[in-house]
Amino acid sequence: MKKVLTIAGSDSGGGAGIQADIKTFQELGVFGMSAITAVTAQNTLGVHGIHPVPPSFVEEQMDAIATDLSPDAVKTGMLVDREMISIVAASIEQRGWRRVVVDPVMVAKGGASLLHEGAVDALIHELIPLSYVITPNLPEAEKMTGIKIHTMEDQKKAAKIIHTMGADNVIIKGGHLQDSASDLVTDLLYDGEHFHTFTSRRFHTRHTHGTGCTYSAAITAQIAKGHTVHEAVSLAKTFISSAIEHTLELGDGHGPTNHQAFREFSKQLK
Ligand code: PXL
Repeated sequence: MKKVLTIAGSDSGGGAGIQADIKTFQELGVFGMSAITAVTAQNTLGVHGIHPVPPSFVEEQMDAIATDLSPDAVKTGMLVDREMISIVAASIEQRGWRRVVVDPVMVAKGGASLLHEGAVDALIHELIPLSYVITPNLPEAEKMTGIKIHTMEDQKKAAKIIHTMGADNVIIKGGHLQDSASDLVTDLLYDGEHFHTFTSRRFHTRHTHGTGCTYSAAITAQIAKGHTVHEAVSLAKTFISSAIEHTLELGDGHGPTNHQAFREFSKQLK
């Protein structure tokens, strides 16, 4: 069985972070492992508290995994601050891990900051050069590039800039694009040579907490299983669309997506 490591924060509410990643890995048939960077106290109404794990202990978790359970692919999520990014990046580099999917998590759905403002530089200079795939949403891509993104042309411009920062494959997610005259969401993949687009239906629901985590975890799992980035994104898009469509309606706020939906739904199709 392929082994996949997520280096990310814990969401006590179970919809995002480590919990979303591990559920997604399990659903997609890979063995999920974790190095936890922070513990959050949160539910669907918001983040009530954040308790970072000392970076040296994040490194210890990564060392324990590296020396016994070498991962076939790695993803990063919430990385808290500059010091955490530096230690995680150095540890990834030292281990020679190459299939690294970076989800540049910055802000939670309710607005809580999951990455210190001053850490974007470290993300750009230390982690992006090690990334095989990076999956920013529009606000994250704007923060990283300094440009405003309103159209697909802007998405392309941002993808090229992030590629020059050192990411092999850049996926700019279109979910936040306000141009929703069409009820579609288009994600853009730039592999350094070609642009590819992936389009799905837009579901009008508030239950989208953990969408980014789940999508990037699904991409990571498919890469671990040997899929190309293009195949992995296409498969992950189907997985996340199903998880958003078949909502669970849990909690009074921004509820989680349904990680079981893809499995349940494809069973019905058989
Ligand atoms: O979706 C981003 C995210 C990542 N990681 C953790 C989170 C969240 C959003 O709330 O809580 C731990």
